[in-house]
Amino acid sequence: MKSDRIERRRFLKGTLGAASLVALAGCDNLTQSSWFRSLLRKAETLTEAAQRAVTPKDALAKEYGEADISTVFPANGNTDPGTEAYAEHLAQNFSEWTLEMVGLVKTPRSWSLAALKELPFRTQITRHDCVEGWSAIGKWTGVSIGDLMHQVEPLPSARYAVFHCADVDDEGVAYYESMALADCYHPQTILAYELNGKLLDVPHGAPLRLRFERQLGYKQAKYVTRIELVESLAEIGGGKGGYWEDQGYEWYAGI
Ligand SMILES: Nc1nc2c(c(=O)[nH]1)N[C@H]1C(S)=C(S)[C@@H](COP(=O)(O)O)O[C@H]1N2
Ligand SMILES: [Mo]
Repeated sequence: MKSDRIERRRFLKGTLGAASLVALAGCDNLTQSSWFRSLLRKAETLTEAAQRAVTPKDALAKEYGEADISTVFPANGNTDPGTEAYAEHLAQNFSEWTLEMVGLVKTPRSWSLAALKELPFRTQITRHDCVEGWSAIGKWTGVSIGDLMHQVEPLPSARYAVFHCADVDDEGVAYYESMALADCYHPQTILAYELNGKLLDVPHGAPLRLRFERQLGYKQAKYVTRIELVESLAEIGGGKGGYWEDQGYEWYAGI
């Protein structure tokens, strides 16, 4: 678009640093222009690339000791999906709950909760950081998403994993999150079913929630029902890769 190009030139004449970019991210006129959106996208990719360059792919998030576990792990965001379907699953102790893995995979499949609990598990004590200003240390136990990936065999075109959740907001918009495929194979990327040695309770995402360590709280999707492998995030939800990302949060929330 011609107007885009003129706007772009005017913008490039200014000497805006990265800090100004962040400040401008809240400005509606700018964020609505397509070139600016792509510039922001590039800035975000750079951040991700920069972080990946300095952090080895499998670098572990810091793990803590039992003594460091927070006495209270707050619950935040949706603390009960509140749907009839979820209430029924809860009443049945999630015996009929399934996790599906679909999309760009050779063999789509689903697992019951019991089947997931038969698989090798990992336990990790990590710190959760919420952008609303609180942190807590908890002990998570769950199954490695990498193990599940080996079972479904992603197709070469798969670039992202999208985590669909059982909860919806007041407007009926479902919570979801996403990560780059490579991050699914990180040893600390797990679908947790236990917190601090007990089955997950409803506020913390029963029966299954994502732990994507080295990323902020909103990436830690609760009530996960379906993992979908996709080539692009553009057609999912609001197109930005997550419930909060669709409202302006960074997709790459590395810490
Ligand atoms: N499905 C779902 N997952 C979610 C949320 C949510 O509202 N729904 N909130 C997110 C936010 S902002 C945070 S900080 C953590 C909170 O996890 P907790 O309730 O176990 O502390 O879950 C994240 N995952
Ligand atoms: Mo959060």
